[in-house]
Amino acid sequence: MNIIDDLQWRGAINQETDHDALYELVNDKAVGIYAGIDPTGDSMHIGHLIPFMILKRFQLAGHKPVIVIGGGTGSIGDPSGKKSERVLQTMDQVHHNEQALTKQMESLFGKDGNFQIVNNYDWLSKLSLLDFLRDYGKLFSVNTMLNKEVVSSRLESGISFTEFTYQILQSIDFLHLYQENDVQVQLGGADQWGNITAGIDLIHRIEGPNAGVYGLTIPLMLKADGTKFGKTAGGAVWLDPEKTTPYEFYQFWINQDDRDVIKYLKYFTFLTQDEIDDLEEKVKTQPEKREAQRRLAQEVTKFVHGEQAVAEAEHITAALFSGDVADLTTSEIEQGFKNMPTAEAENKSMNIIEWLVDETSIEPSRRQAREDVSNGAVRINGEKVTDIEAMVDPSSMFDGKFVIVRKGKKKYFLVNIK
Ligand code: 629
Repeated sequence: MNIIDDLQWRGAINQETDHDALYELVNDKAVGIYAGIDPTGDSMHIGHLIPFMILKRFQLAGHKPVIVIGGGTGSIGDPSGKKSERVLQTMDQVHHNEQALTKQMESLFGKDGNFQIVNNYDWLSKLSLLDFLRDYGKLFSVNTMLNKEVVSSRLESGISFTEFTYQILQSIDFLHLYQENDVQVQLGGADQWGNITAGIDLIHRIEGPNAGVYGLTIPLMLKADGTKFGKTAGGAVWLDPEKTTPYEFYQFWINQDDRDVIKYLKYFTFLTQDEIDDLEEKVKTQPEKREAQRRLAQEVTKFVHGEQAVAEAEHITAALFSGDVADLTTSEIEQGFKNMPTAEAENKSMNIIEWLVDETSIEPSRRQAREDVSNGAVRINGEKVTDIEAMVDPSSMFDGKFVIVRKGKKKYFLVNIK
């Protein structure tokens, strides 16, 4: 199947500069195609994943992706989609972020796959001011630049000359990649349309109107309930496992609404149309099984963090649900309990009532503690304890690092042992 047809089926096409020509181009040969990311942070989040997963689809279909890490453009800041001027990052920050993003891209695209990662700092930083103005500035009409949505929407609130110039820099990239890396297509989110078309115009001015270059944008991701996609109470969902653990990542996907899950399967997995159609049917006939959500969580977590992370996330999920926490590993405990209430305790054996009240403050009073324990509402490391004379021995499990307490059906506490 033509990859453009597949993207259309996935709902992943917002605008194309020339549908028919692009369709034929990708049908006929292996095509160089690129998307860029500015190193404004030291990790991608799942919003970034959208164009890069489409780039990955092109890679899997035999095309040649190029990833631009915007060390040059990121030192300026893209005004697209921003209501106000950005604060400049230091060059140290930019370079630090470049390296982190490059690592993430390598892990998504495979160390020796048919793709390249380039950094636009390498060519943009070499341009002199006079060359910039003479070779490129002259080919851009300020009038056209002002009419781009990115700029016109900022005329009231203000935009610096620096950010105004951003679209020229991204255009120089497209030209550079066309000339040096055989790139003919640029893709990006809907906010990138202005920058992408500016690049195509520049290439046509320099290489002639018949230069075969095309742009494609992806719709903004919308959620059925109207809230912003990819945000949780804790902020963005990051690809960096230090910021969002693989377990939290998995949980994010498994908790998606029935109304969104099919759209996400289309965007964020490499499942086939038949597989997704099957899951869509399951959402309709057996929504309570949440099979589509589980498959989504498995596939995206596998793509970003690997098989092992999926197994761990599922192990943690099952353990917390059943209360059977005894065979969790310490790394699984750290992930699974990241956002649960914690307490600290000394590494010494103590009566359970004293331990719950004086040592950890999990229970507010001895009376309450005795009541909960006698009623069988308290589990220590997965084991129900009903004897108010029982002892808690922190060294007995989890390398003496943690004690897991469950109160009632759902309420967990992680006690860190000092
Ligand atoms: C140089 C820099 C290029 C081509 C692109 C770029 C980056 C681009 C940009 N992109 C966003 C970013 O970096 O700012 N000017 O955060 C972001 N992108 C992914 C999607 C996006 C976009 O990385 O395109 O739409 C978010 O989904 O906002 O030569």
